[in-house]
Amino acid sequence: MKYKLLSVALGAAIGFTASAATAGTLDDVKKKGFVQCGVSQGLSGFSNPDAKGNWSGLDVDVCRAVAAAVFGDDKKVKYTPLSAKERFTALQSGEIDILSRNTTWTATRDTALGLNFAGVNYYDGQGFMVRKDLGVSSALELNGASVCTNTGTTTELNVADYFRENKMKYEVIAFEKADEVIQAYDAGRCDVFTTDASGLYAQRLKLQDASKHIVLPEIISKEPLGPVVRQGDDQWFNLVKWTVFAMVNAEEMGVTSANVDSKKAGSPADKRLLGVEGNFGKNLGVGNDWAYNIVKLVGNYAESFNRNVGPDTPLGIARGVNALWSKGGIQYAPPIR
Ligand SMILES: N[C@@H](CCC(=O)N[C@@H](CS)C(=O)NCC(=O)O)C(=O)O
Repeated sequence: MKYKLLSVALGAAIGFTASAATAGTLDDVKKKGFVQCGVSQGLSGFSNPDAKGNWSGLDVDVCRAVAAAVFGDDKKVKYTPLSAKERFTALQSGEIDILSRNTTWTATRDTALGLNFAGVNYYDGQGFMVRKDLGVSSALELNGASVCTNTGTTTELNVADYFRENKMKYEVIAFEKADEVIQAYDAGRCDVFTTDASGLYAQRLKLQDASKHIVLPEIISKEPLGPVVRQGDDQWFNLVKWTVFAMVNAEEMGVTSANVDSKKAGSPADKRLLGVEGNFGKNLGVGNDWAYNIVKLVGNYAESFNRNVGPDTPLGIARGVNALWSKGGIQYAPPIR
């Protein structure tokens, strides 16, 4: 660990983007006994602490699932709340093992930042919210608007593109913390609140009177959100990647936290997923019951989606594009064989 930090410090000192790209995260994690997971500073449904400091959400479930795969215990996770601006440095420096925090997979982040995206646990896109009394029904009517947003996000970049492309003027008011953004918008300091649509669903819960606001119909970008690891550690990358795939495969196969025990005697594919046949866990550096533990302790992708952000939660998000490929969406996982 000391070496990693030193190499990052040296890298920063001589002016290149250093990555603490050392192999062995899985061994480090096993040794220390927990997964250090970078999350948001509180985004309902995705990564949010309760009054007792217990974290939950769709992104938190990825951390729990990785811990379930490694330790057979989804509680062996420690959480580091990070702003958008801080998140990549925390991962590069080795302060966290995984970043699982509504983070968009982009070319720059996946290459120049020395990071690897391990999958997509939520396909999203950027939207706009305005006060109804602004009298606007399309984002194309926002010429001259002031726009509240977060620093260090794709959101900022997309706004710049969108307004330029449509020859509209705008003024950005950016904050580091998500709550500062929503509070400023709610206080009337800007006309528009823009972020990923998931963030609009989550943050509208914090408005004094949500019925006074509308979400405009335009979705102006692609925001594939997923967990991120450092480059240079294929073993850890594989584990996080296949953890996400296991949850999607379990949904597709109808394997749930409720029936996972009986499914051990199910189809050949069920047996492979649940470690009754094959060495799929061993090949990842963990026990063959890795996916059994994920599904038993965290659930399949549908269970996680519905529990955290689905129609019966305060966010009330439909599966939409996040439905399985076999049900009209684009969630698709390669097979375990
Ligand atoms: N997906 C975008 C935006 C992510 C982002 O950080 N959005 C803000 C606004 S919703 C946020 O989640 N903030 C939560 C926080 O800072 O705790 C990205 O990766 O750049």
